Amino acid sequence: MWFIEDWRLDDGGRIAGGFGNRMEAGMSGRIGNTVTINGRVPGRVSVRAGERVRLRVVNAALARIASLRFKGHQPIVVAYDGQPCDPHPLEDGRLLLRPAMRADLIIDMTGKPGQTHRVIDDFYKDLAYKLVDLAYEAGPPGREPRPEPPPKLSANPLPEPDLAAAEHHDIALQGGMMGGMGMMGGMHGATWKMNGMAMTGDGQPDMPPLLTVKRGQTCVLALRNETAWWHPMHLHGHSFRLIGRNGEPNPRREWRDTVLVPPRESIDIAFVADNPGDWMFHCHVTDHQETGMMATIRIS
Ligand SMILES: [Cu+2]
Repeated sequence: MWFIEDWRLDDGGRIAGGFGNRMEAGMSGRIGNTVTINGRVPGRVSVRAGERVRLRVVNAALARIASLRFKGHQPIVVAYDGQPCDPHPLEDGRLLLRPAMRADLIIDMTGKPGQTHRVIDDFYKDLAYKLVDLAYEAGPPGREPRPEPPPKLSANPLPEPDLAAAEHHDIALQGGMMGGMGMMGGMHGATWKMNGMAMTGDGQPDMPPLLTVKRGQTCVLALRNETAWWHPMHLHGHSFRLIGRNGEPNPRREWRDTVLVPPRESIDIAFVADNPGDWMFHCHVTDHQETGMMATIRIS
């Protein structure tokens, strides 16, 4: 497993101050200058030619979005957010990994003994960097690479959304800084809003829910990002199917519990509200969540 974190360190290697910066919170959130895997700045990961590795990647950063490219390899995605999916190669050759996201990859180590292959992250324009090297051990391969594709994992028991009977809700993601032109929202101390509502800080339990849904009901949520920034939206208590992007159906319809909504784009998700209670629905960029992009969905 690769547990990816991102830290802002000062010259002495200490965690830099300046948390809760409003300007930063209105933009991308606090992004660090040091990325670690499993708590260490990684140099190399040792692999053996011919082996098939199942790798779970977790983005545990506050705000950093990663786009991982495995040079010389063709990873196959077999699960997102702990839910199996139809095995498929990386979209556009890269694993887009938003905060809170997990992905399970099968990687066939098709390189030769002694070779080194880079894994890079090139999400932020002009700020690509090497995350880690896959370093092949010298000596004979452990085995021949497997010709057969990885099998599909068996599905978890999740209730299937009944789209014909679904209720539809639009959720507009609003606010933030606009290319340095100031706040779009900005009132009442909130930087971000959903449908004009903003829960901030550690939350306000007496605030009315964003939505109230009857238990057992299928819900389709159309998430419309009206802002200039990326938002990884996370729903508690449920997994949902990602059914559409910008009005086009998503043929894979994979299950997730966090979905990245790019600037000015829209994402449709569907789930059965089978878990009663007040559930948080929020952006997983912590600075965005704490400054307004947070709400509850009540299932009763
Ligand atoms: Cu956000």
